[in-house]
Amino acid sequence: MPGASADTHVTVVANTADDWWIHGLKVCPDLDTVMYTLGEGIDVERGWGRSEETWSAKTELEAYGVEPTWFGLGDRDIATHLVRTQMLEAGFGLSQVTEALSRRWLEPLHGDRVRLLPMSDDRVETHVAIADPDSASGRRVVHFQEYWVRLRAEVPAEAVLVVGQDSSTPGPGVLDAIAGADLVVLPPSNPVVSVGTILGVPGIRDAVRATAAPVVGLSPIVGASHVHGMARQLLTSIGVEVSAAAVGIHYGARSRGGVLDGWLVDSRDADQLPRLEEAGIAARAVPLMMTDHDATAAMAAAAVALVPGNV
Ligand code: FO1
Ligand code: CA
Repeated sequence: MPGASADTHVTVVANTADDWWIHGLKVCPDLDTVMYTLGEGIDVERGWGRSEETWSAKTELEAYGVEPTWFGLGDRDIATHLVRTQMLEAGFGLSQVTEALSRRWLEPLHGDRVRLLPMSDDRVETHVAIADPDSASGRRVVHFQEYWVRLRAEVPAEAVLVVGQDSSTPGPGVLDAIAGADLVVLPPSNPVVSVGTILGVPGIRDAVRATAAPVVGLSPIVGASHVHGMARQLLTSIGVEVSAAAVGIHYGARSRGGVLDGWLVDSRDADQLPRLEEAGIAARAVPLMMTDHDATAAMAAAAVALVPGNV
């Protein structure tokens, strides 16, 4: 991992609310994106799926007229979903499946120093309510993938509904990892449908609030836009302004009932630091674009340096 010394142990808790069943297969985009990235099997350009991918199965499904055609599973990627689906159907939990898949992707490169955990083994799915003049209620609810991929998050999100979350429990190891960490990092991901859904699993937000480790977040908003685009509609749907400071303040200071001790914003958002300090959050402006490994390592180092702790 960039910036990690040989004896650093990293546990990644991944969002599973983007997951869905398609063509009879359980697909877990965020788990797979982390696994393929850290396992050096990701398509770097696309940011999801396998490198050197081919698309024969997708073309064949299209020839049968099978929907949805707007969501493509690559031939190499399909092997992951086949293994996962078979294991789930045999009765294994998602965390056990993830551990098995990680033996191929993470162990050879990182040994036991990198661990990937689903936020929950329970089925939790983000759905988005959008306006639909053709329906009696005036609205329609679509799965997050339909909102994100087919609609490209271009239509306003009236509400974000995380189905199954209230009755879900944290995955095995998640609460212990947070309680035992030397540093907890909230990544520069979507505050509504990635970090928000993880913190929303009953027990996880409280564990972050209670850990002895410093909790530092990195802003996903740089300037007036989201680094990965498309967050505007989702932030607006929860009434949060699209700015680095507003997202930090949305998470809130731990000293005032929130989850953050520190918040990193991009250098070009340095003018927002006073707002964050006023909200009780230690803040600093540093370059926040993950352009390459060195830039990412510098961001990690800045996160470690931000808040005093026993790291
Ligand atoms: N994103 C797309 O824009 N189009 C796709 O066809 C697509 C397929 C896909 C298959 C497997 C997978 O793990 C991810 C995939 N993604 C695709 C990415 C994914 O939908 C989203 O980017 C994430 O869910 C958002 O984190
Ligand atoms: Ca995601």
